[in-house]
Amino acid sequence: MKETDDPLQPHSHEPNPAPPSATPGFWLQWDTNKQWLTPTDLKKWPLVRVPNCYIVSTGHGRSGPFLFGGVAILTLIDEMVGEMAWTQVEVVSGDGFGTRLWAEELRREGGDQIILSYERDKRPLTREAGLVRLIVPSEADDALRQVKWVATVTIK
Ligand SMILES: Nc1nc2c(c(=O)[nH]1)N[C@H]1C(S)=C(S)[C@@H](COP(=O)(O)O)O[C@H]1N2
Ligand SMILES: [Mo]
Repeated sequence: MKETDDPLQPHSHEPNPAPPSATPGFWLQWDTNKQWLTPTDLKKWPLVRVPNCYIVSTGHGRSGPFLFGGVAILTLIDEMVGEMAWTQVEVVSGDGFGTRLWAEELRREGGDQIILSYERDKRPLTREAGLVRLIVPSEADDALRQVKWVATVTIK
């Protein structure tokens, strides 16, 4: 698949302002398994706080800086998935927006700052603001990887 054909690597997108549902839980899927996780479940793993995050949207302006807090995706995978060989993670929202993360970028320096966030500026992240929200600090391309309202995380 060419990168330009990948629906999980969009090149422009008009953001959806409203949550697709009220529930902030999501499915973690790998192999033939799936596990329902809520923000409360995520709090049992170490809290990673990432400072100076901006939501950089060329069309709608830049917001931030924010201090996002949550669980590192890599921690979640290491703890839940164990020995499975995986190369990528698809993070998709209830409104069908998403991105693809590669094992390589998660294991690279700074990859431990890619988090599923449930707090912002040390306060609970609201559903409206994206709970649970993927934060990819290195991304500044129209916020195309800052996925709000994560509904499925699929490890492949
Ligand atoms: N679930 C979901 N997440 C999304 C989007 C979306 O439409 N749906 N749009 C993206 C885009 S293009 C932008 S600019 C930002 C907007 O984030 P904000 O509402 O926090 O400013 O969300 C990103 N994450
Ligand atoms: Mo955007």
